[in-house]
Amino acid sequence: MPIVEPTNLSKAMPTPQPSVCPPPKFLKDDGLTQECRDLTTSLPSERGWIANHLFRYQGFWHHIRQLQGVLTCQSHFHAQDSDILLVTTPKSGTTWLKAITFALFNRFLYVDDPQQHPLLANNPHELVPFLELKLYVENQVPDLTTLTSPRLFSTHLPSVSLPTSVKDSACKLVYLCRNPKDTFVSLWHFTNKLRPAEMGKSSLEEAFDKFCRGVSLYGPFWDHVLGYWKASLEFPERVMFLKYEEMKKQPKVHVRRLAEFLGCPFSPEEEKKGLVDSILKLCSFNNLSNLEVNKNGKMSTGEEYKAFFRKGEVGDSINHLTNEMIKRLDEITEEKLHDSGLNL
Ligand code: PAP
Repeated sequence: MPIVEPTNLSKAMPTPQPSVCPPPKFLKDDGLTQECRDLTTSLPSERGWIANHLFRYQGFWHHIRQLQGVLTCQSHFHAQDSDILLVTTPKSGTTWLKAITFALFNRFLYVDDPQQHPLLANNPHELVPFLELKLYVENQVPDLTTLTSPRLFSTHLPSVSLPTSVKDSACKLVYLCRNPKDTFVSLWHFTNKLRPAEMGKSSLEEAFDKFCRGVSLYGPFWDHVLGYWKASLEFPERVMFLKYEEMKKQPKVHVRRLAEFLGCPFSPEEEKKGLVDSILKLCSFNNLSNLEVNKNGKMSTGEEYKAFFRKGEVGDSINHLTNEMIKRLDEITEEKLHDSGLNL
């Protein structure tokens, strides 16, 4: 065999081109309408946490891509009375709530063959899609009329921005909130994971200042929570208000409450079979975060599923925030919620 000298080899090989990696979809502004572009010119804007700017629309902050989803969803989503909407402010336990609710509704189908459960092969975000971030993203208008009822959707939309059809229908909303300190720390970690490498990480101090001023994804955090807290007091049969910390403390109690609220309570036989425990085990942080799909899979928009699983604990913020930061967040929370009857 002829020996190929390195010099000859380099002549024979094409010169390597610098690899240009296109940005992931979640960083692109595809599918924007002129209406959305025009709107942003009149909206207050600030530098965002990831790469793009945030715009304040109806009192809450959105990326332009997200804003397009909000506008399209507001114009085209037709809620049905039997719909169920899972609502959260980002990093409040959305993935967990989606998994639990999906498992509740699909327990009849999979109880005999747990190995075939869709949650073992699909990330919860695929099973319960976001309205504005998935279904109506990039100005798409999907046909959702063929979905079997009850249709399960999720959203981070603040209550003021919900499509009118949601307000006018009898559909049910489940709101899950989390204490602001852990939510902030979780959001800081998450957004840093999504930042393009060349931008480096955002500092805790910079992100903290934005969060306190309300400038965060779907923020102000407190206004988001308060909107749904008030709705849950006014319409308790339509809006259920849950807390991440309470779910962690007494998961069985809250899963049973959720099942009752959604009209699918556990029967005595199901209780005897230990179905509540099975659902909680299936949806536990340990189980979901160790599944192949969640370790190596990605959303169609490019976010890695593993970014949605970090620690899943209550109180981790103590390991990140200074005493001054804790004091400041506690003061804002006290000031914002003091006469609401809500404690976070
Ligand atoms: P999203 O709002 O962007 O969809 P979301 O699922 O609310 O994200 O946030 C992820 C947080 O929920 C993470 O919290 P941490 O950063 O404090 O760890 C994540 O670990 C936690 N989480 C994800 N899955 C579960 C689960 N099955 N049980 C409890 N917590 C979970």
